[in-house]
Amino acid sequence: MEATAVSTQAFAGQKPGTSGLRKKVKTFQQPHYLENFVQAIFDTQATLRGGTLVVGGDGRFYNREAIQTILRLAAANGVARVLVGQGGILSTPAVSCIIRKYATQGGIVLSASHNPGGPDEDFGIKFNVASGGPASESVTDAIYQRTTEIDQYLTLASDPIDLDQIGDSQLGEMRVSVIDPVADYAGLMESLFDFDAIRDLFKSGSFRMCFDAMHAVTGPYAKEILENQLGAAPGTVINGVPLEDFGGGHPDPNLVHAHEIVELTQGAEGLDFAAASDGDGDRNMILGRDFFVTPSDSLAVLAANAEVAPGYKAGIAGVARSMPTSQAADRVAEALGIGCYETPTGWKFFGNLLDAGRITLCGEESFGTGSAHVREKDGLWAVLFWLNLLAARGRTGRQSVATIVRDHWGRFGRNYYTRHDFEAIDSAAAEGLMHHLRLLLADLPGRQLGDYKVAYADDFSYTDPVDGSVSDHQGIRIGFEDGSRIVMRLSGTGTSGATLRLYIERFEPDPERHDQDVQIALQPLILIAQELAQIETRTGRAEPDVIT
Ligand code: VG1
Ligand code: CO
Repeated sequence: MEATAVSTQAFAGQKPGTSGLRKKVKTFQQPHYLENFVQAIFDTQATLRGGTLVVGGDGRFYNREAIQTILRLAAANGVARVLVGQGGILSTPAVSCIIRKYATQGGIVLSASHNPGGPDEDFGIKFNVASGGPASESVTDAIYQRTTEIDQYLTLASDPIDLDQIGDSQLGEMRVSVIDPVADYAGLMESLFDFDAIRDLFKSGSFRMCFDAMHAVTGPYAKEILENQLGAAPGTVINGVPLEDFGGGHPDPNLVHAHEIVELTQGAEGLDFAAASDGDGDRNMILGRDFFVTPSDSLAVLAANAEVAPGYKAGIAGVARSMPTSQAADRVAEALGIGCYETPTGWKFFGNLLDAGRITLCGEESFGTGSAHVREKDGLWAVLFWLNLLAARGRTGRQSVATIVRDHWGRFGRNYYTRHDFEAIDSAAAEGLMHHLRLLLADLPGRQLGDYKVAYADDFSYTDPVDGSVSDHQGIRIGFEDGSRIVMRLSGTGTSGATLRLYIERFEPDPERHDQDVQIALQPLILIAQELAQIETRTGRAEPDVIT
């Protein structure tokens, strides 16, 4: 099979956002659109020639077709071997795990994460480097630059590869290995957590849980690990079959989109524990009976209790959180005397800190938690960590999720936290709002806004402590003297219009005041933010679309 060069023209707008290139499926279906982007990866990543590449996705509509296209381009561009998940399925953390385990030169993840799937919905593609993590900005910038000048790509004519049959085949000179998507990942989880203790927890019969895979990629992973290996009751995993359109839903594990498990945990008969993951398996939501663990608190609780898990017995080197994530983890880091880092939104910014051994755990408010075991956030990993923690606390007298978190607040104080999303607003209005805020910044420090005095106000800029690279304009931060914060930024993952994210945080040290309703506890700061940013007049929205 001869590689052939196909002439093409550059497409505008192939710039990766917070997590890869995300567009409507219809955009990707334009002739040459996907090919151009993939060729730009091969043109800029020289190590892939003669190397091994991992390919897989979350199973959404267009996944299989895209994989066939990528395989042909990979063969024509001299890739020696591709490892592809059976059925085209690999969760994002599993891709990261496989890249690292087999020391491949990189991987391609096909996903638009929590965005809906289907012919009229979203698709996405992301390149991960040899460390297993999402490419840094310098790499994605180079890929983007290449897409603006590309005039040909290499491919070859071939029949589609059978993605459903595990085993090896040839595509031209390239070997294609269809692999079990779950086995390597499940092995890694077993090496990190006390599976025996979790098995005992399930065996006790008094602990009831549910995992909602939301018809997305984690179904097969959760069934194998939770039900087959750990002995959770059959049926523990719901919506466990990956569907191309995720059953018509948003595979987004939050209180709005994963309401099914919220209901299952309510009331005296509610489940002890429930969790959900997103389209590509990197996000998690953790619930106890009548209790929601915010992702910011989850990171802090895991950091404070990491040594219960065998993989973290020796302690953790440090923690990092994205800038909008609450400062709950900072308090734990301070108490433990370990490093603490604040990075821009997006997992790629944790990569250098993890590689350099400066941090062990990291997380984002957007339902992302992870550690140095891979270079992506990892939904099931977080669920297993919580199960390990519940099992460990069970030995010393059964503690519920709520008890564990309340005890944590008692020790460290509570960071009340919420995020308000205003989705699909007019892009120009959104840019105008951010511009308006930037103009205000210089005058804010020292000003009294209601009960709060502004300590600092800036447009967050991050200097990577490992390689010195600088990332500017990462979101507006307004910090108050009591540690409260207002943060605003525009989403970099949406595919229609703009999404404004407003993040609010307030610290409450007094345990007597840890039981307030979050929205009420934060109401004064929410009003200050709405007024400062002129949200309603500029966007026409009086209320957010989603509150988490
Ligand atoms: C969102 C989240 C961010 C996360 C990113 C990718 O980005 O806020 O924390 O890293 O999604 O997650 P943005 O730019 O829309 O705020 V995933 O699960 O979509 O890969
Ligand atoms: Co995701």
